[in-house]
Amino acid sequence: MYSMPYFCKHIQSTAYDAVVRGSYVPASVEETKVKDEVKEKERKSKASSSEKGTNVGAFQKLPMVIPSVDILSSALKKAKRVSPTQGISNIAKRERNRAAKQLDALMKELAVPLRTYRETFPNKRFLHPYERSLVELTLGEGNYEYVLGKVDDLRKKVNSVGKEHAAICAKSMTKREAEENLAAGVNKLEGIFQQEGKIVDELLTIAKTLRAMPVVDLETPTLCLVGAPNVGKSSLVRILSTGKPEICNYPFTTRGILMGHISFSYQNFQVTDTPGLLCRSDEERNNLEKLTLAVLTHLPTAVLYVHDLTGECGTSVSDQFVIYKEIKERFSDHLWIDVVSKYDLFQEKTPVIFATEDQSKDDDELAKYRKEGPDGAIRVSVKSSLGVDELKSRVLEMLTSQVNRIQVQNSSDQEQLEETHTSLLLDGFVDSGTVNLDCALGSS
Ligand SMILES: Nc1nc2c(ncn2[C@@H]2O[C@H](COP(=O)(O)OP(=O)(O)O)[C@@H](O)[C@H]2O)c(=O)[nH]1
Ligand SMILES: [Mg+2]
Repeated sequence: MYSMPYFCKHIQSTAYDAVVRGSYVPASVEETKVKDEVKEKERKSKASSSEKGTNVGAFQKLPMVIPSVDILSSALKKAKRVSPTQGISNIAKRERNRAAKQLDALMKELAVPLRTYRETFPNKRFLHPYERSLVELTLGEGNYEYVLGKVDDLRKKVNSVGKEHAAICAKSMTKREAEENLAAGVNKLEGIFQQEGKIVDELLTIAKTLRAMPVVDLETPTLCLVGAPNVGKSSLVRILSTGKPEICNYPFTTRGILMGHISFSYQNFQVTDTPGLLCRSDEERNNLEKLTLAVLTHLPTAVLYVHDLTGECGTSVSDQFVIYKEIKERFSDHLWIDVVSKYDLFQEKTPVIFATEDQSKDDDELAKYRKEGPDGAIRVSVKSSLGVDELKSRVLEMLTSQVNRIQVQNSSDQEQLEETHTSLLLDGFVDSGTVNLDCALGSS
């Protein structure tokens, strides 16, 4: 279920697009200025609701991209079938008419899909910040825009070369010359497309990759497990999930990430694993860690932070303490529960704990953390089920608070949207849910 803000925004922007396309008039300087102002207001409104997180799901709406060889072969076939305008009895005139029309058709058949991609692939700026991070993590910084830009360059090239050769065809003096000019034009366009069409195939790969990304639902409260690698996060996701958690594969992760669901009194929650965080600076973090930070930064998540004080997870307790303090400070506004995991190992006589580190340099804070974790942490063992019931009830309590948070956030989004709408209305750009561009352009 989408929230009201989502629907309102969607309806508005669709209507806007339709009006823009429907009421195109060659613009005077003044008109262009007004039009730009409208666009800027729309862009700001879009960008601000984007920041607010009301519109994930862009990847699922990406258009199907046709492989470049298929675009080319279908365009060649369609262009060949174009006949000259009826009623031209002069052979030379008829043939040059045919040649120009066929070349024009070929150019359009090649350029139209490319234009569709330019128009339907979302501008990265307008993506939900979480999806924007995924685009960067998956495709590399700047690559998405680069490929889209190159596809558009190809469209421009096809258009200009097509027009140039169609004009040459239209000037042919004889049937033979028309045929030769047509063949030369077709060859040229075919050559360009064969050489540079690979960029369309790159776009196809991009669309496939992004479409395969796990879908997040911003309306469902989500519990996000965070901690160093091997501290027991996935094991906790399994015991907290009702039903079997799915494995989500983000394209840049080597391991799948568990995504489970918790149901309680008709309310559904999501619980998700994140790849572990290591003790290092942001610049040194790998994509798996960046994904964790993107989830925490951009999705309305409640945190279940897992601490393994046994010393057997591979990250020392003191390093875990450093990571914890940094993350806790960075995401202090999140609802939060701390868990000390693998507590069965603490009950054994000689746990692996404390064996690996020199504790003589511990300050009081670290010494305390080493023994019991952060204040209020729940001790849990997946092996012996110790603390599991307490954990479940605390998690449900927290997720119920998260429901309220999301509702408050949604109503503030709604208010903001209404404010933007009212401001556009007062400026005369909006009329009962649609942007009135005619009015804005003064051309009604
Ligand atoms: N003794 C013990 N081992 C555990 C417990 N929870 C997890 N483990 C083990 O710790 C290792 C890492 O667990 P996993 O859930 O994959 O950690 P993640 O990398 O944080 O997701 C696995 O070998 C688990 O079997 C626990 O409560 N007790
Ligand atoms: Mg795991």
